[in-house]
Amino acid sequence: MDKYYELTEDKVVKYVNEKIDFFSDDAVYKCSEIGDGNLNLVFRVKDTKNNKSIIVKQALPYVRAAGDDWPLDIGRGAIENKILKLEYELTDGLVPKVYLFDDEMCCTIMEDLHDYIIMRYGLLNLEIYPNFAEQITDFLVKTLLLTSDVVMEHKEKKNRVKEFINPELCEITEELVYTEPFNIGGRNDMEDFLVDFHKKELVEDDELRLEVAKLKFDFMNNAQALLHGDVHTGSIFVNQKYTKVIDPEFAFYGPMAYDIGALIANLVMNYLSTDARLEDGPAKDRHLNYLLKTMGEVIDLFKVKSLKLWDEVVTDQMAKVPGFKDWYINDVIVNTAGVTGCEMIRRTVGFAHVKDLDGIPDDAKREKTKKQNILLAKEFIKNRHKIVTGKDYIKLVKENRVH
Ligand code: SR1
Ligand code: MG
Repeated sequence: MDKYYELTEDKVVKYVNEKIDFFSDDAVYKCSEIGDGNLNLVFRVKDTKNNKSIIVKQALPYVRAAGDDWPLDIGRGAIENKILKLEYELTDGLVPKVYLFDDEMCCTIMEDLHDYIIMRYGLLNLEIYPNFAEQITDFLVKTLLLTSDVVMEHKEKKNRVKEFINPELCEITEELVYTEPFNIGGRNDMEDFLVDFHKKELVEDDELRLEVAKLKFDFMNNAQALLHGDVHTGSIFVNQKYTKVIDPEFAFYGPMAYDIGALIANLVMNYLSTDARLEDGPAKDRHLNYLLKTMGEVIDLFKVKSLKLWDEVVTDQMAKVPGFKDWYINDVIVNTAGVTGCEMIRRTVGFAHVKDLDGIPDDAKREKTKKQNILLAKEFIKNRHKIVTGKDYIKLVKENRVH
């Protein structure tokens, strides 16, 4: 920690040139801090003369969105660097390329995805991404199945579990996703119109809290696969052709459903947001249909691709027993619906919100949408055993349109 200092737009050029040989001597620099996540600094360093750029991401020793009274281990930078390299190999480049990781400064210097956009903003702009479902399911199936006991030599896998132990970041998820939203207080943050609704629908619903408790302990105890740990649409860069997944600092060995459910939840919230923000008409219909199709495809393609890859890569003798792979993948899908619900709830009443819901400008529509988001999320959690196909997702989400 001795050599660690916080980078600024003024300091980052010197820093980068000390670390890597990337820019030429005649470079004309333009630097901007572009991070809008909750935790880190992210700089784009650009040479405007030769049109070259890179990204520098620095882990801060505290939660950026909260300030320095919420300290956080900067060791997460090393985990992110390790998993980015691993995911790059496993997925054939569905994550950015890392040029250098600096342990002392907790900085990752990586490829600038300048011709991509953060998916959340693209979707809010009504963009559709034709290859997304295909590519993100490649990412999910490869990173999850290939790091599991189904495929890996078991001692090697246990060493990986040890290597990717990530207690501080896991604690954030355990608290912010699985605990605080179902209780009063903590770091919960909700609009006034939700206070009584939250108490009645989430805190006083014992049946719901029991199901969430089961999901929480699955998250903590089921070291199934090496997760990304935070696959919301703000962690995904897209364009019309390609998909790249970024920000895997929450990585650890946990249940596969956590990654798939986080993604689906953010597609559902964009659906509810689009329904609230747009006037009825073809543009709205097109986007809503795209979102439904995409969530259905993510579920169905994940299943089909996992079952197919299973036959090619499985090594465990008992995992080859007929019927086992269907049972295993079905269990992942059941819990995916549960995670979907938890992620939707925490983005409404918890510490970390999403622009999809907070950005609905009309007060009455925002209130109606946030309440509906909570009710739909409860269905996902309580009925998860019955929500197991793309069709089931599409039907449920469609039925819950309120505008
Ligand atoms: C204190 S961190 C809040 C949230 O931001 C990250 O992106 C994770 O989703 C985390 O839960
Ligand atoms: Mg992030």
